[in-house]
Amino acid sequence: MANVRIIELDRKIQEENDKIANRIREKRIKFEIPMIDIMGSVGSGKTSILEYFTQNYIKFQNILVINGDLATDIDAQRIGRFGGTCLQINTGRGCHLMAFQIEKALEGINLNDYGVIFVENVGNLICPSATDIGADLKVTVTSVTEGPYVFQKHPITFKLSQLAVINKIDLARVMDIDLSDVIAKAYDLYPHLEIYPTSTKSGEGMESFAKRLGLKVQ
Ligand SMILES: Nc1nc2c(ncn2[C@@H]2O[C@H](COP(=O)(O)OP(=O)(O)OP(=O)(O)O)[C@@H](O)[C@H]2O)c(=O)[nH]1
Ligand SMILES: [Mg+2]
Repeated sequence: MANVRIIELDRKIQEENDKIANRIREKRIKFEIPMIDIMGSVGSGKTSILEYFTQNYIKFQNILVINGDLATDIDAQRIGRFGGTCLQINTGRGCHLMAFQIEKALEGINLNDYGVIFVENVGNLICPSATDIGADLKVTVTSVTEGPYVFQKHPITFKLSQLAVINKIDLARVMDIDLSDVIAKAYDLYPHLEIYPTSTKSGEGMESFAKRLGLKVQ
């Protein structure tokens, strides 16, 4: 008889993570503060969107941002220029944020001081989607420079997201992207998904996306 043992490491890590995520959620409910997990490829425009929100809407509510990157505090510095509070987490080799990192970042933060929390997850389209970090919404940011097949090629990510952004629509023509065709195919695959085409450069689509996230825009 072979000596076979199944090591359920992943399940245990996941269970522990989900416990912490629920703790974060309970705390947020007490303070009535929403939290949005912004995921997406490297360079799709996650930080640019958060810069836009902070620059334009911080006067209507205070914004707390938690940035996840393998290294550097570049994104937190970029967003922090416009006010609010930015907390940078460096994950080293970790390809996504985990709930314990969010809980640690929130230690010592008075949630009464903020109207909304944004988390910019580590840039990639694969890892962050399956991990609960205690947010209300998971949003995946794609961009037209990633080509027309992102929605087909990343089923798990879009199944586990409630919203998707197609950013950089100002570049659609030069990238040879038929935006309405990309959106129609995405809705066919993921009928539950709400899709927002945006450009942080022209501002197109930004206000309706912000409103959908519950931001006060005036
Ligand atoms: N043309 C155009 N460029 C954009 C738009 N949004 C962002 N960019 C540019 O895209 C590049 C990457 O944007 P970031 O906001 O840093 O992307 P990110 O998703 O935060 O990237 P990582 O944090 O590295 O994963 C920058 O040079 C931005 O100026 C847009 O709507 N249109
Ligand atoms: Mg970024």
